Amino acid sequence: MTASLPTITIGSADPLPAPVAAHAARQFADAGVIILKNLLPAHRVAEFGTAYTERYSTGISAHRIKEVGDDRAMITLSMEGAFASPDIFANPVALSIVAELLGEDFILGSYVAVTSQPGAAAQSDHADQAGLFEDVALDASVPAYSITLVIPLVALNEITGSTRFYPGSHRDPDMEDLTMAVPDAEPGDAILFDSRILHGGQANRSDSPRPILYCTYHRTWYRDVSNFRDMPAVVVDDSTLARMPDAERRLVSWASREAYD
Ligand SMILES: O=C(O)CCC(=O)C(=O)O
Repeated sequence: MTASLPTITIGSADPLPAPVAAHAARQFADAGVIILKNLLPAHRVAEFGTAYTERYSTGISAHRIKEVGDDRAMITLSMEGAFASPDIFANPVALSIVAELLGEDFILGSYVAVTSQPGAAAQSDHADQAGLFEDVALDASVPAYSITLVIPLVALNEITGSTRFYPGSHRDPDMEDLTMAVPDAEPGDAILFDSRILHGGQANRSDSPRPILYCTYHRTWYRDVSNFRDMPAVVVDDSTLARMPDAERRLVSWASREAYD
């Protein structure tokens, strides 16, 4: 049996009106995932796709790459050029939902891409991080503290391989009677998911790499040591930080501070 996922169609680049953001947040809290259709114009996503290919197809230093499956790697992005664009990491629409869930003060805890290569097999089902307390019932009982915004740089479908989700699994310590949902996405659509939800990347049956951007927001006290003990979570230099408006700097300044102090 397949499940459907809550979906909201975005009509503007401005933050959602408070009641709409609150409704989306309630749907997210139940399902652990929500689809944001038309979050970005397709031409912006095409620009990010070109920038990604130019910068990250080759020559990435080993300490910024982690294998996360068969022919599938996570790469820490540098916050520069196209990847310093706030419509990705500080997207006002997405953040209006995140703020409902995490409170007004949160950080960008990691900024990466996950790319499956042509022929990559499906990833196994997993949650992105170890639980807070190593106690599944307790871990499932708390509100969201880490949420990922996925911005696919290509269409996601049966050929390129989407991500499958098991809605409700983030709040279900027994993980019983789960149904799977495998959303298709057009360039410009995005997915927001709770880091505790069970999910996995599908096989890439196309003849091109399939990159997706991952912006993960944390409550200010949380750090993802499961994935980033030995790998930088956010790469941003001081001159980029200095040029940022305060609201964006508040999201990422922790990374520079904790990396270099
Ligand atoms: O490639 C995907 O669709 C999902 C990747 C993922 O879940 C991960 O790397 O943790």
